Amino acid sequence: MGRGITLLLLPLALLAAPARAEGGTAAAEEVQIEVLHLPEACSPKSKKGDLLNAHYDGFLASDGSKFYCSRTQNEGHPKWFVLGVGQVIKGLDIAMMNMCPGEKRKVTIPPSLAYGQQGYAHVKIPPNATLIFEIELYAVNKGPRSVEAFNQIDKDGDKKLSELEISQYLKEEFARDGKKRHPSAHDEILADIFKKNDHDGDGFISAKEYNVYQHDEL
Ligand SMILES: [Ca+2]
Ligand SMILES: [Ca+2]
Repeated sequence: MGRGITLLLLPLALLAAPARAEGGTAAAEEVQIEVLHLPEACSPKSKKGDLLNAHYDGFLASDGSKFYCSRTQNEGHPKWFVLGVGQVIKGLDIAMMNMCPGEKRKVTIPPSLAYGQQGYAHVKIPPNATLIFEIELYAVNKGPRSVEAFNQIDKDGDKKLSELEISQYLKEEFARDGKKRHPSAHDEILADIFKKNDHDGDGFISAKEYNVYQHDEL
């Protein structure tokens, strides 16, 4: 981050401190979401950490003027970004949760969840501006998993995860969260992880295979 190339990739550090304490009703501090189009088969729904692909138009609520259009950038390709991790302004991270491919939304974002008291002069957003975005979502993919997490599990550093390494990792996770589990849970989850992720069946989970490795069941 910190490149500031596009509006949507602005680091959160540019945001002014939230203006919650300075008046305005609670409702005015929330993101308002209006669904303009909902596909019949609305799945998968976006969640934190997913990799989303979308187009946006941004308008100032005050006069309706358009300050941003993703279609005019990057040869008209939709934007890719990870949801819920601060790659976009906070209001958009909130506004795009639980949204499916093909869905269109019109969202209203209060200044405290956008550019705050500071505004953002580069694209002519004045201080304390409420923003409206029209969003069309194209894709919801599983987000990238961190290299750090992979390396942490890969104790022997051979760039693939063995059963022993995953087993060790599971035991550590179990110890950390302290939940009671049936004694067979460890073996079942281990088998399930390999069934879902060891795509070439070589008994190891490679970095590539790990990219789609989910452990929501833990
Ligand atoms: Ca290894
Ligand atoms: Ca493998």
